[in-house]
Amino acid sequence: MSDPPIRARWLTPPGTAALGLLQLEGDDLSGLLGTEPPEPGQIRLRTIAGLDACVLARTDARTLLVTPHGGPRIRQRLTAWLLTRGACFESQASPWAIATEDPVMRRVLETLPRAASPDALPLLLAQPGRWARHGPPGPADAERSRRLRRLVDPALVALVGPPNAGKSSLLNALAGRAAALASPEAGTTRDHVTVSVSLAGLTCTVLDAPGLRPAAEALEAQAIARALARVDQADLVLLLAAPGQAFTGTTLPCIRVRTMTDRPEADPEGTQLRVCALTGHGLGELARAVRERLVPASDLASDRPFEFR
Ligand SMILES: Nc1nc2c(ncn2[C@@H]2O[C@H](COP(=O)(O)OP(=O)(O)OP(=O)(O)O)[C@@H](O)[C@H]2O)c(=O)[nH]1
Ligand SMILES: [Mg+2]
Repeated sequence: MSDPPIRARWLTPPGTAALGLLQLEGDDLSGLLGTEPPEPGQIRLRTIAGLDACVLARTDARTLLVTPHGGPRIRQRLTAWLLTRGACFESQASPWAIATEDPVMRRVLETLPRAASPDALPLLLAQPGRWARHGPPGPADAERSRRLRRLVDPALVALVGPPNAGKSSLLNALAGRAAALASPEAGTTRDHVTVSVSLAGLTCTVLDAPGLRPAAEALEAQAIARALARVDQADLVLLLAAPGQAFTGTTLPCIRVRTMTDRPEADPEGTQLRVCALTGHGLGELARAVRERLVPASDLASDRPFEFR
């Protein structure tokens, strides 16, 4: 262990990102890393701790910036390794703290990089002005804030329905790629699949559940139970039924969608929207309906502040 110890701090927030940025400061950088760091002013690629190839940038004699890949596991293991070698970690520092004194703007800058939907950007940037004009959001803003936060952290939209309702086909059509297997065999989907999909500009996590059927054998029943536990957390359920099928029940907020409109049969009772995964018919309307349910346009039009932490 070097004396005094090297001070270490993560400059990037925790969570998954392409890259992480770690600052090391002290006299014995080579002792800490077990390898010679680049000369001041130089940038080199080095494998650190046998874990990851990192970009090392030596900003001055005592300071080294280490850029590993940003996955939480690499970050955890690199932190643990540096601790065992005597580094002294300081609490998470926000790089934005340097950029602004305004606490609301600092929160905006910390939230921006992880915002999932493009509409979050102008909304977040408007917040310092709105908080200054109206004060921080109050109880009257709570529900709208909860919905607007879906622009930052994607809402969960679950596709639910009987086997062969066309759930996986709809997921693939919305995602624009073959994310899930679809086939005429009932019970095709076993483990549920989640995919990040932009619906009318709103980034959502769409979950494709296995078809619900009571007669499922043990393994399938287990997969259904696991999927249902996840479905319970959904912000919105799309209840799907193909021609000749009935909508299953749910206590969650839902939209009832009749699939396979290329087939001539009548709609199931209670149909709200119609789509065809084969032709793309109705997909735009479905996307807009989902978006309006999750983040209504009126929420975005409001000039009140919102709680975005
Ligand atoms: N004609 C027509 N067939 C479709 C359409 N969408 C899906 N299908 C077909 O319907 C069958 C079932 O589709 P899936 O998407 O696998 O249905 P699922 O609801 O995921 O079924 P499980 O995973 O078994 O619960 C497949 O053969 C699809 O090709 C559609 O819009 N029109
Ligand atoms: Mg399926």
